[in-house]
Amino acid sequence: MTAPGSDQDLRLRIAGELERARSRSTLLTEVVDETELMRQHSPIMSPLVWDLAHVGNQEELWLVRDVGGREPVRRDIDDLYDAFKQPRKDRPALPLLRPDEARGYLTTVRSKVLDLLDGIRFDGSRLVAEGFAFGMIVQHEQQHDETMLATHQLRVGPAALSAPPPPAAAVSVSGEVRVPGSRFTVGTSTDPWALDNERPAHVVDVPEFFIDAAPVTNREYLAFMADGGYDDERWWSGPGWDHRREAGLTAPLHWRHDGVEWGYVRFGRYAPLIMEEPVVHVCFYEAEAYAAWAGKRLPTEVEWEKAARWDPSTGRSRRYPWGDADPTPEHANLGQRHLAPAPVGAYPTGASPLGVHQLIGDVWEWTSSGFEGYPGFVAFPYQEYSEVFFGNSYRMLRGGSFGTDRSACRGTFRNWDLPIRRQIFSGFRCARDPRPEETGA
Ligand code: AVJ
Ligand code: FE
Repeated sequence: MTAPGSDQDLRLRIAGELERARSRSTLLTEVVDETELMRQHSPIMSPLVWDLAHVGNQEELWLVRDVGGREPVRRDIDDLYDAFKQPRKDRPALPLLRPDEARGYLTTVRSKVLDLLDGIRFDGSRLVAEGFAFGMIVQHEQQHDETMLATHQLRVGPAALSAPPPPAAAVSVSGEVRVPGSRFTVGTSTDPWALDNERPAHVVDVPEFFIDAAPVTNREYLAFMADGGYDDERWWSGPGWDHRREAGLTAPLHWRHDGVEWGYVRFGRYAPLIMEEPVVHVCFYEAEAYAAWAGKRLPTEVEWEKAARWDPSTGRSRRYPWGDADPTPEHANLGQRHLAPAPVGAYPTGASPLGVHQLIGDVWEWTSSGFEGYPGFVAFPYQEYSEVFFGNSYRMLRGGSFGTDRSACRGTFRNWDLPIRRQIFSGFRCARDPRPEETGA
């Protein structure tokens, strides 16, 4: 039973989170003009105005209609904004709401949501218990905001977004960390806003492994390139090599060589590479090839999660590398506060007890694992969030990027994409098995 006082605390927290997500969506869609909002900047992305109205439509479906039991606002547009009915490449040709219509629609839906939130009790169905449906919708909007940020990165034209640079390195971080073998609790059954694929908590035996203390940097990745890594089939998996050839990959997405040095175009501005920054915009196959070249491998999802959550003093799994407290700007580079990953060593406060840095924020990290439900998985509240993606060629990413909001990121959070994708803010770190002489050291 939830006490009335804490119901009110939760209502206020939800209203604050909804507002924070909406101001971000507003920013991302007010810095470019109407034509830019309607245009498709890449065949694998939606027009920004589709993401915007889709966010409002999901909020209407789950909160206005389902939780609130209210009359539909715009039942006629449900199909247009159903991601499964409308392939991305077809979205620009749909009779989409124009930008002001979409904004008006979002405002109408939101006012109904705030009205039903006022006075709601969180002890009813599983959907509303602990505010889950609201948390799911907050995370959904923030996830689309990150997608819209990736669309901005793909957009050609003058810069529209700006932000202060990330903090400089405060400590020097390099090498690997040994993670002793032990039983470890993966996932969660108690985190109220955890999504279905993070559940239930279950214990696995994780043998000893080593993991990089920081994500792979531009400097390290350039050494792989300079050593002919992109032209040496030995480092690539079969499908990885096929893709590397067909797509003509020679460097991470958005990198440019000006004849003298490598740089990147970031949100419409060119800059020379910052060497100690984690490499970003690499696909799974590039990460896998780098790891092979380095004599290592990618971590499994479970290894990554153990590095991020395991407390060696108690054996307990925590929410974040630094403990259970929500991220602050001192812990991690999240939430589009900066428009780039921070150099390695910039977040000592966010390190794990074993000394693994920048697991949360900066870049999503590719792991070697495919997408499966945990033992005892139950789709909730709909199969299309996770279950329909199980068992395909997706690869899991962990930890969140500089473009991920703190509400959509935690030690248990699971993200996935196709192994060829690199428009997302994706990087990686390596892991390896212990050498015979190191075992049980
Ligand atoms: C979990 C990021 C892969 O963007 O496709 C958004 C999140 N699901 N709307 C995606 C999502 C439905 C999803 N990812
Ligand atoms: Fe969506």
